Amino acid sequence: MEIPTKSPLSGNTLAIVSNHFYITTPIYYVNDKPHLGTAYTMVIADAFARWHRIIGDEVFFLTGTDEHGQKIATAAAEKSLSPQAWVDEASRWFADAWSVLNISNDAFIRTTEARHHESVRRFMQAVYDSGYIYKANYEGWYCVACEAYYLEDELGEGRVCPQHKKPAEWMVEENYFFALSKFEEKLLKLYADNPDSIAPLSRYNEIVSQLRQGLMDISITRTSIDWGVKVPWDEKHVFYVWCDALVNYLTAIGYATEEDKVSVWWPNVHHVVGKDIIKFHCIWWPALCMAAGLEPPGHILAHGWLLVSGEKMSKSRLNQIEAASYAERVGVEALRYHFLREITLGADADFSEEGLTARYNSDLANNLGNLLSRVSTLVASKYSGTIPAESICDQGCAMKQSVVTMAKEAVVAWNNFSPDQALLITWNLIREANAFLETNEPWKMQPGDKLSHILSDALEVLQIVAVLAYPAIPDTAQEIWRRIGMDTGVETSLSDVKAINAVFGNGGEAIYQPEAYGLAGNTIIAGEPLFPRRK
Ligand code: ME8
Repeated sequence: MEIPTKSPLSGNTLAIVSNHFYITTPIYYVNDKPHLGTAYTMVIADAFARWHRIIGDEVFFLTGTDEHGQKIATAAAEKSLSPQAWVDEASRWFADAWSVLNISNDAFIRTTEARHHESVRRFMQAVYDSGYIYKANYEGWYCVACEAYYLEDELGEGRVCPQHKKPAEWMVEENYFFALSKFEEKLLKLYADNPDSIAPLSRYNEIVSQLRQGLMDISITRTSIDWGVKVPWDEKHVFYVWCDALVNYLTAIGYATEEDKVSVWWPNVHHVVGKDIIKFHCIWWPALCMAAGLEPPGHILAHGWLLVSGEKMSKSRLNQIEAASYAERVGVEALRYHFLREITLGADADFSEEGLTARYNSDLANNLGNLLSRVSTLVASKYSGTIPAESICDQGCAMKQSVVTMAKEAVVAWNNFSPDQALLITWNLIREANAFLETNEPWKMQPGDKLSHILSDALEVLQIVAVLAYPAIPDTAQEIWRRIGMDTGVETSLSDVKAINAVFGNGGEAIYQPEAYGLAGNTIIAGEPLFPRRK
């Protein structure tokens, strides 16, 4: 596979050739309100979607809800509601929570939509027609919360599910099976040829080692429930919820409705998932795609778990923190920033409000807040609020060199799906700019070449920071953009390659051409502190 050629910002080691960027999250079971764990997935995917929009890619960002299966039918019955009435209500909780978290998804799919039923039936019929599906009896231990069978030795004492700590049930069913075992070699070859297709490397290794241990065929239909998509060749059966759910990624790009659109987005997709569901995404899903005559998905990004005192936060435990009301209380931007800056993608992380507040105070209130307020105050007091034209840059200006280097490193980090690194570097840039002001003490200077030069440098840093921080804290980035007198949207202002080139530079020089920025002559807008300090 090839390195992309499109963007001067490249540095991307991934095999994404086109400038179409398709990113997905898991679709969530609607058995309870979204908690911070699911919000974490959403914020990661949102940041990447926003980054790719800002560098000019055409983005399709998909999320949604997984509304079939035993678990949902049981949740509805407990509330004395029909499954449909229940999912209509519960699905809205997710859409509403994501809007509170400022998630910029382009589409929200629900598996109960007619187009999705059509898509699953068509997809699975293709798998059936290619001879990979057969009928047999299935007996085994089944965890309803996982919607998955377990081997006896995978269960804990009392035959409890290792994930949900609830007893598994013995199930006997006549099922259709998918011949997953026939895909062992194909999948091993796929991953040998595409080592970047699963990130991080630890998950890649885990999947390869599972493949080497051998695959068993999987049961893909149920007769015990009817809340699902009917099997087209035998309508007594409904599809097992995972086969139904995975196909959402194709439904949303027109698999059953606008087939010519599918190849625009497929297979260059980025599936952001929690590490709990990589088997389904890295083994089942590519095998099913191949069996249906499609390319397997291009990239699976597995993040770790959000923990509370060392335990996974989850719907089936009492440790969950409801996402939307919590975000409203601690601040959406603070929460988004904390998730992305604090947690290395792939690692588990204990979530605590003390950690969030500490980051908020040091990074947002102090570093970023200080830089903006210092620069704004200086422009207001020394130049009556109008940004002065920049004088010619002296050779060897230390801050300018490091700005170029750091901005490029942050770009590479975003391109390489490393938000914590991108933000670490961006905040180093902010620290550097604050230190630069402290060293030069512009507040003691009179207007003139030196002062205008220093202020222009600091303003340029703010402008670059607005772009680099935008995926994490979009509203704040836009507010900085506005306060330095830009009347465009921070997101759209960079969406052509020429503009990106001008800001981040190819050789580094273009970064300081004032006309590329259009800052000189802008009026600085005064305002409240971006992030008041917290106790
Ligand atoms: O698995 N930390 O849905 P689900 C981090 N419907 N992420 C967490 C988390 C935690 N503590 N808890 C949940 C399903 N998540 C299926 C998916 S996709 C075709 C079908 C996130 O509601 C994480 O992304 O159980 C995990 O993979 C997902 O929620 C599981 O959500």
